[in-house]
Amino acid sequence: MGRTLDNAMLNVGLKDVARDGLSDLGFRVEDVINQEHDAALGNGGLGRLAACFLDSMATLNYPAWGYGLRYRYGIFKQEIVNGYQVEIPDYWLDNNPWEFPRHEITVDIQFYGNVKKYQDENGRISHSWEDGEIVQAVAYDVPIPGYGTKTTNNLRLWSSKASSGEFDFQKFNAGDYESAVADQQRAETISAVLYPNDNLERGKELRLKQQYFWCAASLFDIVRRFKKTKRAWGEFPDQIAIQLNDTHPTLAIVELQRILIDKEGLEWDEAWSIVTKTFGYTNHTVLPEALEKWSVPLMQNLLPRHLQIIYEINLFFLQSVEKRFPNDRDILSRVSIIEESHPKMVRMAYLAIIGSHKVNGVAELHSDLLKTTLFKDFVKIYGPDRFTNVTNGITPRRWLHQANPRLSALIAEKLGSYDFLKDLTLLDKIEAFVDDKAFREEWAVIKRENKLRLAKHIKATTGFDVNPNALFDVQVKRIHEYKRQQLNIFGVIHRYLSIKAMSAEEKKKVVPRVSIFGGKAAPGYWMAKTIIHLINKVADVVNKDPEIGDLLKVIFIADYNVSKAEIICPASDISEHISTAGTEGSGTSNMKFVLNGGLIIGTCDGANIEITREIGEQNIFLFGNLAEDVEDLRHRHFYGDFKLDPQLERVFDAIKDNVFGDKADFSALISSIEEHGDYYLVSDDFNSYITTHEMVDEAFQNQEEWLVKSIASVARMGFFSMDRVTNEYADSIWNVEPLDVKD
Ligand code: Z57
Repeated sequence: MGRTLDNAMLNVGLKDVARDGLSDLGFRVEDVINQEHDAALGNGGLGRLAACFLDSMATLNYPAWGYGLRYRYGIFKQEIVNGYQVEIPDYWLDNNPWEFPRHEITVDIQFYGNVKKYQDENGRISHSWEDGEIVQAVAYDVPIPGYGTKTTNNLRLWSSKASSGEFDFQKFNAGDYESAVADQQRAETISAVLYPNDNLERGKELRLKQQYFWCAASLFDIVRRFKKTKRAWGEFPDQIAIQLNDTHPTLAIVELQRILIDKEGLEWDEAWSIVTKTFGYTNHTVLPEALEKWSVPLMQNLLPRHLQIIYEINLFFLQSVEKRFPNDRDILSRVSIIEESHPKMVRMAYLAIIGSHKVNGVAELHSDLLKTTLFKDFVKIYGPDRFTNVTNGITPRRWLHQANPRLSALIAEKLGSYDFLKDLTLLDKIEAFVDDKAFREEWAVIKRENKLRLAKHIKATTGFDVNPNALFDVQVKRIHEYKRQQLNIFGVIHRYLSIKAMSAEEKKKVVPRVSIFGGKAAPGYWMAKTIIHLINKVADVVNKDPEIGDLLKVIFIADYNVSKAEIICPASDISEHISTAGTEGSGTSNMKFVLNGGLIIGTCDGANIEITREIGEQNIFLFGNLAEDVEDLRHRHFYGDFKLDPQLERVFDAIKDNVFGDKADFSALISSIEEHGDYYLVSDDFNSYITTHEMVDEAFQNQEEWLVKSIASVARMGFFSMDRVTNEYADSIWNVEPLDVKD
């Protein structure tokens, strides 16, 4: 979520009041804002997208709730020590004024135990999940104010606590103090810490516990509220829509089915029809290592009744598939929820598809890839209508108005109001001013001030001076091989070596650059950590090289998070969105940078493609191989039909000459490309990448043209408002309309 204060003041329209009041007390509102700790309850784009949803749903007056876990420790704080990432626990709950504990709202959550089968006088069979251990979920509510509306929605976060049942007291009274305390600690462990992987699943039991704890508490809450209305169960899907943000809450499907059949006594078919009408599933990635699979033995032990229900869902599903495709023997094993491996695994994405009425991807290319690759069989089974696309967006309140107040004010001055913050398509009216020299100058001044602000931050945190007139080239996002920060840093090394080889005369023509990196590596992701190490080593060498001076600086900004993004996005000239084609679901920082007047260099991947369509190809620097060619290229690498790009070879030679410290530190990075198939196609795209960067340099030298591109791009970004996204989900998936809210 990032910080709340500034956003809340802007949304409820009290920032000026607060500024005046604080000033009377001798404080500056900015200083107060900067005291707040980020709420860092997610890893990357997935969590921040949910935060944008909340802002947008409240702003548009949708009656919506968010559900999540109240982690005691959010994503770790990153420090860089001798060029290496060091992780520090992020304890953020001291003095958090934004949560309201609801100690009276608790739900008992069960784990382990076993299933008993009963038969009544009429021969009717029922199941009951018994024994096991109980953990309590306690609700903490976080208000989500909409912008320019009276609506404030609720984000309910669950905290785990030992249940104060008789059991514990018995232990306690029997003098078993130690084990009573241990029980308590085990219970509290469930919401203790966020797993710090983005786009990677590791199948740990505690993670499954977190997922079930979250789903069971949230569903109990939803069902309790529905039951108060005394409506018939058949009306449940008319009253309630539940959107699964990736597969992490897929157990909610199983839990609702369990409640309906085991607790409420509905027949299987009636219950299942309610379930599938209620859920929608959003897929955010095609990366195989990110797709959740839970081991059957693990689930059998932790959630025995749920596993039974999953088998039952699978049985009915496979029976229907068999009926439809009697001559296709392989399809059953391909689409089965259970993978017949050792151990057997539950494929959560398949369960999510089967239990939902709509499945969507997050950008056009991504949604197309889902239909033609990952979920191909399911398109055959359910038809194409179950699968759809809703391209991601961002909230303009935080990502324009809050992060870049001066640009927002300039736009408001030209358009006559701040209405564009509620209807971002109104931005198109600023295109009429591109030829207005004074306007362009004001636009340039704002970018410069934003760059100065970032330069100050860089000086304060790294000690390096950067020239605000240089081209600021930014790549900030989670560190991952598929996002290819290695391509970027190899490109930087190429630039460094090229400048070193220049005559004094040639150097005069070089466009000064600051290459800025930021992002966290998952603590166990060794290759990602190696990339961070290389970036920092290159920075050490380049920034101190007297032959280079201001022509090139390399900066790694430690601890990239939402509040840093709010400083960085408005300060970029060009940002990098350079994933191997077909690997990035959407990307959302690409939108944040363009909305703040930065240009981008990117591959034909994720939402870059639709950004190009909206802003025009003359306003974006695209490069690299296309998604459709990736498979073939990988194949060629595999069969040795591959020649390392010669410019990249020169970069590798420098690394191997220990120019950036001990070459052994980076050997894995090089061998993954030279010897192990270059899975992310760094070498294949290298030439295209560096020549495109030469075009960036050239374009930057014509500042007037650059400004035209910048202004035209911002003017055409209306499509990427989160409000468009929310309305699309509301219309095509949730079937819900906004409520009238009286001012
Ligand atoms: C995550 O941050 C995303 C997808 C995942 O499956 C997981 Br796990 C974490 C990201 C995608 O990588 C981005 O491309 C996308 O923009 C974002 O989710 C929001 O859809």
